[in-house]
Parts: sequence; C-alpha cells; structure tokens
Amino acid sequence: MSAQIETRAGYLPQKPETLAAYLSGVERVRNLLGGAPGQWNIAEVGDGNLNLVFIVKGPLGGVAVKQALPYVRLVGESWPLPLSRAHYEHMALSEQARLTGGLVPGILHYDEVQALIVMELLEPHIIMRRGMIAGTVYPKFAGDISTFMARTLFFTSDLALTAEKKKAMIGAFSGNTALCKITEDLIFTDPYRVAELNRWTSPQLDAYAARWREDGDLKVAVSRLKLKFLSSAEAMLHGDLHTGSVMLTPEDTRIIDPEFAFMGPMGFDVGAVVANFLLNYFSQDGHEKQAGDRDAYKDWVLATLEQIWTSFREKFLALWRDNPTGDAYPASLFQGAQGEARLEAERQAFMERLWTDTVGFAAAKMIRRILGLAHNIDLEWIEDKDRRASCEARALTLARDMMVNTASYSSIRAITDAARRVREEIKSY
Ligand code: SR1
Ligand code: MG
Repeated sequence: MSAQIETRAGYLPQKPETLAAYLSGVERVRNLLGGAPGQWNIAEVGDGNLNLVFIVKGPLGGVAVKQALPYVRLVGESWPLPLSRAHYEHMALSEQARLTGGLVPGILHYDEVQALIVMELLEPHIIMRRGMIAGTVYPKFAGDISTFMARTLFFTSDLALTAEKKKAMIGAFSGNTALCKITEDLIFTDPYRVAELNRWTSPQLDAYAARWREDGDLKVAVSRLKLKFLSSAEAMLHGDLHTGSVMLTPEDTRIIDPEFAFMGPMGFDVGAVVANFLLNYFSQDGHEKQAGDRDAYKDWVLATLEQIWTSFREKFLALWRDNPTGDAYPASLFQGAQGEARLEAERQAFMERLWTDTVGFAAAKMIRRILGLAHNIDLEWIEDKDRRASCEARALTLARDMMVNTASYSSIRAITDAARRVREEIKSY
C-alpha cells in the first residue's frame, strides 16, 4: 500500500449535490441529458470496492459517471490508491472499444484531473453476477465474452503487433503498478499466509484456511502463477474480468471497469471468467428454495462455461490464421505447405499452454474470493453459514486440485466434470 492519500490540484470527489454543476459544463452531456441541471436526478450507486459511481437522468436521457477516489472505498482512507487508475481505465476502454465495438460502454467524456469518466447509461442492463444469482439465462454471453477476449488479447499481442507497437503498449500501461499490486497481494499471496485483511466463513472454514497456509505444494503453485503474472507481458488484459465487470441483458453484453488493465498473461483474463462461472455453479445449492430447483440453471452455467472456452479457442485461432501481422512467428520462416503445417501445430501448442495458464489462474481467483479480502456475493448472499461453507468447501477443493494438479485438467470438460463430481462427493464442509 502507498503511504499517503494522493492530492491533485483541482481534484474534487463528486457528490450528488455537486455533480449537476460539473456536468452542466460538459456540452455533450448537457445536451444528452436535456432540460436544466435542476431537473436532473442524480444518485450515487457504486457498490464496487474502489470508486464512486453515479447515475444521472435528465428529461432526454441518462449517463453513468465513474470517479476514482484516492483510496480503496471498501477499506477506507487507511488504504490510499492513486487516481491514475482512471487514466488506465480510459486508455483500456478506448482500446477495447476500437477492438470490440459495442461490447463496452460508449465513452462520452473523460476528465484526467477529476479522474472521472462519463459513459453511456446501460439500461435495462444489470450486473451479471446479480443476474446469475437470480438464475437468469444469458444466451448471448458465451459468444460475446469469447469475442471480447479473443479480439482484445489477440490484437494486443506479439502475434498481431509489431515489436515497436507492442513495446509502446507495455510502456503506456507500465505505471498501473498500484492496481497490479492489489492483485499480486490479494490473489497470489494473502490467502496463503496470515494477513490482516483475510476473512472467511468462520468458524466453519477455519480448518480450511489453516490448511491453505500450511500447504507447500499450493504455495509453490501459486507462486509460479504470481511469477507469470509479474513477468509475462503477453497482451493487454482487462485485469479484473469477473462477472461483476459485466453489465448485460439477455440480448446485449457490455464489459465494464478495466481499471486493472495492464500488459500481462492472457490466461489471467480467461481464468477470471472460468473462476467466476465455477464459483457461481458452486453457489447455486445455497440459493435453492427447494432441493433441485436450480438443477437446470447449474447445467446452463457449466454448459456455458464449456462454450466460452471452446468459442474463445476457435476465435483466437481464426484471428491468428487470418491476421499474421505480428513480429512473432515471421511468415518467412513458415513458407509452403510444410511450413503452414508446422505453424498450425504450433498454434495448437500455444492454445494448450494458454489453457494450462487459464486453469491455474482460475484456481487462484476462486481461492481468493473465499479466503481473501474481497468476496463474491454469489457466495456471500447465502445467509445460512453452514450452507455457504459447504458450497465454499467444494469450490476450494476443486480449486486446490486445479492449481496443484493442473496437468490432469487437459480440457474444459475435465473441469466441468470435476465440478459435478466434487459437488456430489463433498456433502458438507
Ligand atoms: C481492494 S480491491 C479488491 C478487489 O476488488 C476489485 O474488483 C478487484 O477484484 C480487487 O482484487
Ligand atoms: Mg471493478
């Protein structure tokens, strides 16, 4: 954690009372809202861990306003956090918009000094995590998230970019160190040691937490993943691609909140999606009103997870075949039918390595949401602590095995099968 709260000349954290005056000075937003500032309805609705989020509605339309605070909202001023994260979020959002078009919210205004972004209001979209807790089916999601990941990861990698452009991107994102440090500590380190901010369902999972802190195999495995996270600048990552970073309806998907963006290992983003689907799957037993009433939804969650990886893999490979524009794998080395066959075999091998990374990162992301600081409402909203702990114990058991015995999960099917098996086998924490 940095020592001091950042001060920036002119920066003012907004309140519903001050925001109308600010927005009335932004012509594009003023016109979009319509009417006079006094007619605008403004509410602060942020329920994330870090920022302020306002919904503003006028006679003609609405906008969403996101502003960084100079500290971690979840914890308070004792944990300072640089305002520059809005700069990285704006840069990543602009790049994602260029690469994926309508899969991110439109940017209407950006103010670097205020660390503030005004975006298109997504209505009637809701945060995906909430929809999945309610048991809502999203038929387009697998197609949309696989397109988002394939395009953002492929086109910002050495497979598509010249070395010069790739290095420029590494430079552009290299200052987002404080957000990376959150991940390095909260995901790859704290759940495996005594840390002040750790929490878990207690006393039910006390023995699990203790075992995790004593597990040498797990500590080696998570440290290998941390090294990869620290050192592998493969592509521009969203950096926090969980189901709380998705707003959607059954017809439309938008990926939001890329403030953790940096140039990192591709499997970290893909693993985040896998982890959050598995956590939701295991949470479903806790949301049943009658035994079995979530069975069909559980099947949808796992079937969608399978589709996400399968589609992502196909789309990424197709982009590579169609856009061999990067400095990696020079075309001059792979001429003729034999050369193309060698390159295709290497593409398949690349996807296998990416899958291995995905399994490991997914496991790390599951464990942190149960034994670390920031938890998922999928599990947190299960009020009965015994019931919640049983769901969490299943998730922890699968995650540990995925991290330590990664090689035995050679396909997405191996993971969904294991999830079903663990759910049957572990009756209680
Ligand atoms: C202190 S921030 C905790 C978590 O919230 C964000 O959504 C990220 O997942 C981060 O790790
Ligand atoms: Mg977020």
